[in-house]
Amino acid sequence: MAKDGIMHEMAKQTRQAIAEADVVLFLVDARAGLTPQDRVIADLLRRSGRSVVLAVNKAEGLASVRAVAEFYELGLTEPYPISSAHGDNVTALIEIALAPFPADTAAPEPAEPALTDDRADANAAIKVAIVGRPNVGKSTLVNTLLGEERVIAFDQPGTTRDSIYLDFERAGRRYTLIDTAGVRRRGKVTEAVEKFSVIKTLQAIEDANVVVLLLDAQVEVTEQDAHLAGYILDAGRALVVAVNKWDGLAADRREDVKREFARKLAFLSFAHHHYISAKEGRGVGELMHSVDAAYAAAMARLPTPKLTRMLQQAVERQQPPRAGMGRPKLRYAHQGGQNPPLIIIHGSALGHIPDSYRRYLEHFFTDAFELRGTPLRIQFKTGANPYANSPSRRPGR
Ligand SMILES: Nc1nc2c(ncn2[C@@H]2O[C@H](COP(=O)(O)OP(=O)(O)OP(=O)(O)O)[C@@H](O)[C@H]2O)c(=O)[nH]1
Ligand SMILES: [Mg+2]
Repeated sequence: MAKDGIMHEMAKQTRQAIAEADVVLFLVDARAGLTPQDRVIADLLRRSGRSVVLAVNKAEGLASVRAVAEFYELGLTEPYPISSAHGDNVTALIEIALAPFPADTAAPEPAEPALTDDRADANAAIKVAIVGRPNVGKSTLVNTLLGEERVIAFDQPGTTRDSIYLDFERAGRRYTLIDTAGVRRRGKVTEAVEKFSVIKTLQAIEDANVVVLLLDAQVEVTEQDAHLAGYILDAGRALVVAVNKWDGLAADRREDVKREFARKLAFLSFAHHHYISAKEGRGVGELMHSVDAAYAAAMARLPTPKLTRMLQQAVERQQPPRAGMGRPKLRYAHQGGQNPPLIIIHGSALGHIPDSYRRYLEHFFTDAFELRGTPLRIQFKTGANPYANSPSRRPGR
């Protein structure tokens, strides 16, 4: 196998996977026939001492005997014809692969967490998507967090092509890290495989609880970073910003660079920012603290009495501007959702509240409930007070 370069890294990953496996499914191609690489891999497998199941793929439409004949030469187990695309023989193949493992030693199916149970919620793994432009160090960060080379990190944009989900535990908490493919400037994405990569990254953002937006300290913030950040905001995801490769920056440049990033990313000031070195593991622990905090903020429960009290304080400090003859009246608030937190404010003439006042309220609630790390949504409702007839729940005034 290759001595260096990305092929070498891929071969290393393959060897590691073989070393960790209980059983290896070795897939060969009936249409391509037996290739020199197949022989190299077969050799590796024989020496590994693992139990191997040899599957001959793309065998649909071929007589079984003919499809598998030449693969006997590999000297492994009996070749087994399948068609992944058509699903032929695939279930039977899995059964063959699992036959040496009696059912009662298999790991139990994890119970579905009950959504209504807070404790089950607290034990759920936090899904963290690591996103950013190609080559910023996403896979390196994932490896550093896992403490081993689990995914390929390489100095070549486009190394990661698909989202990879990896479970891990840190300080007693469970996480699922999602390493994603880097996203380039939109106009430049022409290849089909790259379009697929971008779609998978956007899906990972939707799927995550917290997104880590990774930037490169040595490269200016670009329109593409802003575009990706915008997507994260629209998705309503909790966010942590990490500026990577801090190790490569001369000490006298650091303050300037920090200022520059803060200025360009002012619209992300609701999120914690970190300056890290994924390669050297610096700042990574603090980054994970912010991930925890952002998750807690996104999932926060905001009690109605306190929300309404905070609303009244906000209005006392600064009234909404007049609209025509009157002034909008903000009467009480309750939580309408989580992840991101949604605050619903009831009152009258709320249609006239300007965006600047909405932003003022967002900042006020973010501070009052310590919700840094998650976007916050506010919805205004003008109409009758549904609690008007239940004095015990009626807010003061
Ligand atoms: N100096 C320095 N280099 C780093 C750091 N993190 C990553 N790199 C290097 O940056 C290059 C790209 O790293 P990857 O982790 O593969 O980047 P990626 O974001 O996963 O790239 P794609 O998968 O192509 O999107 C590698 O050569 C890494 O060694 C860091 O903290 N400091
Ligand atoms: Mg990568």
